[in-house]
Amino acid sequence: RPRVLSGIQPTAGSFHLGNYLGAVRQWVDLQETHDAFYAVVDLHAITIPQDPKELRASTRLAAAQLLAAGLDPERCTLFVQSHIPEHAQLAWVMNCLTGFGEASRMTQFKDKSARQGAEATTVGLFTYPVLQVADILLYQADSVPVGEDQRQHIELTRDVAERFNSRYGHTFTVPSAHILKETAKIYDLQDPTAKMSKSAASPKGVVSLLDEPKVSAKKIKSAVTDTGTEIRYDEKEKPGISNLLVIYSTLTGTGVPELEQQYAGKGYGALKTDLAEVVAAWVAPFRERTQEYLEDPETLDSVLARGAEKARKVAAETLAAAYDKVGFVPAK
Ligand code: AQP
Repeated sequence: RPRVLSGIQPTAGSFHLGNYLGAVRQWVDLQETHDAFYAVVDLHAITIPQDPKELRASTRLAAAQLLAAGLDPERCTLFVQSHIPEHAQLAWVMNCLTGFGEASRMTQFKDKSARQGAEATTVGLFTYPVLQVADILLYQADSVPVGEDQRQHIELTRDVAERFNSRYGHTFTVPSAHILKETAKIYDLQDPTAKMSKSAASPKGVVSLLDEPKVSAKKIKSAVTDTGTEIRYDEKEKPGISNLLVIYSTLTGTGVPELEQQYAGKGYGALKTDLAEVVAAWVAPFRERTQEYLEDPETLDSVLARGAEKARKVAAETLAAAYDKVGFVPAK
């Protein structure tokens, strides 16, 4: 079976529709056909300041949401990144193979550091993509299911893997990005040209999966659209409506052309009202399942412990091979 690896940050508590439609939904599908490794990436979370108590709670909450979304620990390996020390260990090696200029070109870093301000930007935030390189290569992943915003980091991973392989001999699988075209980028409902994001300036355009359905309905109903009346997919002229159609289509499995037909002659209000119901119907069982996992922290922690055990075997083997290639003397 080909292998996949992906991760999600535990920050901000609830996942949003962009996380689910862009990434997690594919993770659920891929566990059926792939040897799948999925991580709650808490080491990445601390690249910006986190309250320790909140981080611990949101890490468990992230795991609970992943299980509620359909990850099955019998079908995939679900683990917490900090449980596997090899991530940080391999990241150091990868830091020494990544150019300063190369890392400086990462657009996510430029965006996030601009938001933080120069003084508050940490070296950790700068080397975050390199830690991601290590996350992926440790598991010899063939592909990495992510949203469009991660494409550049996967390209970096490929470049660094090839560099390592050519310098030291073949060691790492060179992975490719697995990005679903339709849901590669879900947009902010208030600004349908910007990505829906946990760190958006305002939560108004971000549909959190754990929001009360009333709250999500309000956000959907006040989504920014164009001044026209026609419900048609047109990314350029109608980015707001197109975004709503994509969300509607992926949550229901109805094709966009069918939705266009279904809503021919109807107003934007009808589409928004129905989409609010579609989202409410999807999130109701999701919220309930998340709550159930949270109420049973022992089970949750033991799922994560089993995941860590499985992940560690693979990670330790890869790290040992990489250390050997680099020329480190083995520890006796
Ligand atoms: N809007 C989106 N559309 C499609 N996919 C998205 N992803 C995130 N936003 C969208 C994908 O979700 C996965 C997990 O992302 P992450 O843990 O790196 O989350 P993040 O980047 O912290 O999430 P945000 O909301 O995008 O936060 P900020 O604002 O901090 O950048 C990834 O596969 C990502 O592609």
